[in-house]
Amino acid sequence: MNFPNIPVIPYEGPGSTNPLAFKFYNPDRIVAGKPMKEHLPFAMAWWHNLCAGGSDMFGRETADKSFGAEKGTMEHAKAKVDAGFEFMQKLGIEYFCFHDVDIVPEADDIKETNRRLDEISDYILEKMKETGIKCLWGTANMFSNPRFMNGAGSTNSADVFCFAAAQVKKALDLTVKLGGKGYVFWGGREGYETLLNTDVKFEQENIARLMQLAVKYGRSIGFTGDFYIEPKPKEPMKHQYDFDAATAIGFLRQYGLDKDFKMNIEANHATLAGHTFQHDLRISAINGMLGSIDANQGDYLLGWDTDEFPFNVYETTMCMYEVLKAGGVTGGFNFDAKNRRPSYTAEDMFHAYILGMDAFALGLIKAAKLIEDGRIDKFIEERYSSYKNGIGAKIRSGETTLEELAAYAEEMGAPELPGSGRQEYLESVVNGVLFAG
Ligand code: XLS
Ligand code: NI
Ligand code: NI
Repeated sequence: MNFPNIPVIPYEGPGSTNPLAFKFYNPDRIVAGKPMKEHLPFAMAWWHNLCAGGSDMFGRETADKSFGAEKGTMEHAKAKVDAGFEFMQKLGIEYFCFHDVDIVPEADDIKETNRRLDEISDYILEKMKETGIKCLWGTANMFSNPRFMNGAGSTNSADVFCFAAAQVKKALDLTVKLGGKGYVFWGGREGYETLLNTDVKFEQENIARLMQLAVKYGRSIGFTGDFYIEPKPKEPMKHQYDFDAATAIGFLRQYGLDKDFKMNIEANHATLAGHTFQHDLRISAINGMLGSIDANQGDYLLGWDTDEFPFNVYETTMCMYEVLKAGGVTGGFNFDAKNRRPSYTAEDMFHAYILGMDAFALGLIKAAKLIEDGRIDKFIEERYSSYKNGIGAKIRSGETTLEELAAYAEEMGAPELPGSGRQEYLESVVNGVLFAG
């Protein structure tokens, strides 16, 4: 046992002061017609939880993630599997997400790396069968190794492109082997630093080519899930091509990838793009591309991907509002989040997940209440009511011409003001619902 002092985390309710208990996440509680756990398929991110030790640019690791084995060995890789499954079981988390290099130490030779991946995935599969825990999505890390300094699909080197292709192929094999629901492309270094050395069109065509090849191969080996793009505007590159949901969706449509791909929206990436989390969720949803969510939060005072555990209940509420309105996600809620560097103990790992799961449970409860309350929906409906009849209805149905509209305007004279947006009133409705008893 890796966490001998941590019990299975119970639900104790909002009044509880037990740090190792859920206050709001009650998996079987019915909200908006189904159990919380069905609304919220939570996933553990292998990389943050089992690999990252809190190092930053100024200092080495503070958290010990050796789990009793020597780092860089297959024993350590297995120890991480044991720790990960114990962790997920204790929290009642049903899914995990991984990069290839999270689960084994990378060898110099890809054949050896792949052999290690076969070995560890056999072991993971055993654990999955034992526990019922499933894979949400897999991906290939094509950004850490120096060979990917200029990107993977977007690299200037055809040899590096081939290496990336080999990693995608293997990561897809693993995702299928582990029954993953999705496969993610986060464009880690798919972007550029300066146009003085970059052919943007060439690079974007190559990224699309890699994705097209992945779809073709994935479907040929029986992958029936969704591919995802995870948009992010910057970091590590100055300009990343998948800036935000709208940009990524346009890219997918341009290259005929929109039937196979959806979005994996990360809260902190949306805010780095200058949007709210809710905005990118809405853009994905209205395009039928709300796939999965990387559940974390950023810091509005800091301009990078701080990957904090979700704490802001306004944000989780508005996220769940979008998710409920969209009829759910096809993927899940992956905690792409890490403990702060000074929170380096095993208890902290549990506290972090309890915080995140409770924040989303609260968000779900409150979002369901907002919808049930109906005042927001009613307001929006009335706000556009001038399109219900008459000239408005003709505009909506497309049965008009610019000449007809101009004649209408001339006849009318000046229109009345369009009506108050009532933002402050609506915000107070939200607070009323959030903080009502
Ligand atoms: C980094 C990304 C990354 C993806 C998976 O900012 O969030 O962790 O989720 O490659
Ligand atoms: Ni992410
Ligand atoms: Ni991120």
